[in-house]
Amino acid sequence: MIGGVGYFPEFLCGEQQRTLVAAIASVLQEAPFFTPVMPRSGKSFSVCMTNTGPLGWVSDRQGGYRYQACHPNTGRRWPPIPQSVLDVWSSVAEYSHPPEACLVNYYRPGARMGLHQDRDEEELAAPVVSISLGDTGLFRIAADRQGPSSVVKLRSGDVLVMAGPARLSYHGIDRILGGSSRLLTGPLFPDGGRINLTLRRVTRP
Ligand code: MD3
Ligand code: FE
Repeated sequence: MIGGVGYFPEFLCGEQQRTLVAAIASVLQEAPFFTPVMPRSGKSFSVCMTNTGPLGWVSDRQGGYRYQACHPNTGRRWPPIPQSVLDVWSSVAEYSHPPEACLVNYYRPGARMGLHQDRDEEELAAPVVSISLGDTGLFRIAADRQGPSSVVKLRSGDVLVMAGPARLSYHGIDRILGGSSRLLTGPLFPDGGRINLTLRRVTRP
């Protein structure tokens, strides 16, 4: 594929996955999902988001992509990153400082994320760690926007670490396989779907 990709299928067992979902449910009480809007076009993302940690990723038509300390709708600071999430970073990141941002992406079946680079962070030497929960996502990754790409099925409990050359790769989610997991249920997730947590260092330590 591409150098610097760490792929850990089934890194998290069922109990660890349920612990993470419970932590996210509690985060949502304090920091509900918002719908980001693309700069210039004003188009809404089909993915909704929230964050935990001292910094959170947001986007709106006026301000564009950025990190900020407060929720765009409530104006309150993001809740802390749950310990169960920090434990995953410590196990796989091979980076001696804590993450500052944990972006929570929620994909209903039908949501997608177009091919993009993650370059809103100052500290590109730190890895990005991704945790997949719920329905399977078809993840696409390429070294260049036009060149060849690979597709990887990201299943519930899989962890990805993007470091080195992979850190500036192009990537996205082509589609969600609705009904492929029973992890996300109940009133918070009536349609199932997929949650992805991405852990990032934003500032230079
Ligand atoms: C490759 N999220 O939040 S996770 C994103 O499944 C994002 O929600 C996707 O792309 C998702 O920016 C993909 C895997 C991932 C995360 C971060 C990366 C791949 C990455 C950063 C750099 C390169
Ligand atoms: Fe990304």
